[in-house]
Amino acid sequence: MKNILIIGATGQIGSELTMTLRGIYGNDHVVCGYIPSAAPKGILLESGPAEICDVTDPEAIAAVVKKHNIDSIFNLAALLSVVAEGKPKLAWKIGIDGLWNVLEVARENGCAVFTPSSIGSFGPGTPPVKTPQDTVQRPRTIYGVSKVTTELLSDYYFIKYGVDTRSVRFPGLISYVTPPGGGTTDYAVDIYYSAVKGEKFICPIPQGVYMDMMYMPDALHACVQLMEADPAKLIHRNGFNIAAMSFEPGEIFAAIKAEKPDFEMEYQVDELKKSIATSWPDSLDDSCARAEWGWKPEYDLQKMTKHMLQKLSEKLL
Ligand code: AKB
Repeated sequence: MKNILIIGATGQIGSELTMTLRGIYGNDHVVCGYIPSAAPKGILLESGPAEICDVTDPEAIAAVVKKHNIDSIFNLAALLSVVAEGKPKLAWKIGIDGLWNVLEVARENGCAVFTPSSIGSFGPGTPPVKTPQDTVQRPRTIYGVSKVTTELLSDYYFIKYGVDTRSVRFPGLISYVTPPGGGTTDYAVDIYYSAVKGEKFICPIPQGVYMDMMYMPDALHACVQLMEADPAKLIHRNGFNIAAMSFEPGEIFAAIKAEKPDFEMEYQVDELKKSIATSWPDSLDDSCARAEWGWKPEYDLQKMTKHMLQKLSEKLL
C-alpha cells in the first residue's frame, strides 16, 4: 500500500484507521474520503488530504483515485444492522451498488480493495459456537444479506478480474474515539460511556446472549496485517473470521463493576436487537486467519475494560 483512499473515513472504524494508516504510510498518502453530511474535523481534516467521495457516485470515486494515484481502497461505507432494517433499500444501495462502483474503479485502476464483512453474515442456521470459517451463511437481516453479497462479489472480482480483494468478518467493535451508529453490538460501547458518566446502564440485549467482540486497536491491526499479507499464503480472501473475545451482557457488566464498584445495570430488552443478536453466532473460529496471515489479538475483556475506562475518563471528565 502506497497511496490509500478510505471511503467512509469519518465513521467508527474510518476515523481511527485513517490516522493509523497515516502514521504508517505518511500523512500525504492516505486520503480521507467523506460525504458532506459527515465531514472530517480536527486532526482527521488537518493531518492529510480529504476529498468528498460518495460510494454511490462512481465518477467521484474514479476522480479521487486518479488525482491521488490510489493503489488501495478501504471501502467502509455501510449502514449497520439495526439502522439497515429500517432502510433496506438504502442499505443495499450503499452496501452493494456502492461496492460495485468501488470494484469497477479498482478494476480499471489496478487498486486493491478491503471491504469489511461481519458476524452479521451468519444466521440462525450457522453453527453458533466456534463458527467455522467455511459454513452455512443464511442471514435473516438485510445487513447480513448485503455482507454475504459483499463477500461473494469481492471474491468474484478477484477470480474473474484479478482485483486484489481481501476482508475480515468484524465482530462488534468497541472504541472510545468515534461512537458506532445503529448496530446490534453498540451496547458494548454504550455501557462504558454510562459507567464513566456515573449513570445506570439500560441494557437492550438480554442476559445470556453471547456475541463476538473486539477492541478497536486489534481491528485496525487486522486491516493493516491482512492487506500487507503475502498473497501466496492466502487460501481464503473474503472474508476471514477474526475473533478476540465473546461475552454476554452480564460478563461485560461484571468486568466494569470490578473497576467501578458503584456501577449499575438494568435490562430493558429491545426486541429488534434481541432478534438480530440471537441470530448471530456466539463465537467464531479464527484459525484460518491465524494460519494464513498471522492474526493474533492483543486485548481480552479485562485488558480492554481497563483501557476503555481510562481513555473515556480522559475524554469525558
Ligand atoms: C452491528 O452490530 O451491526 C455491527 C456488526 C457486528 O457488524 N457492529
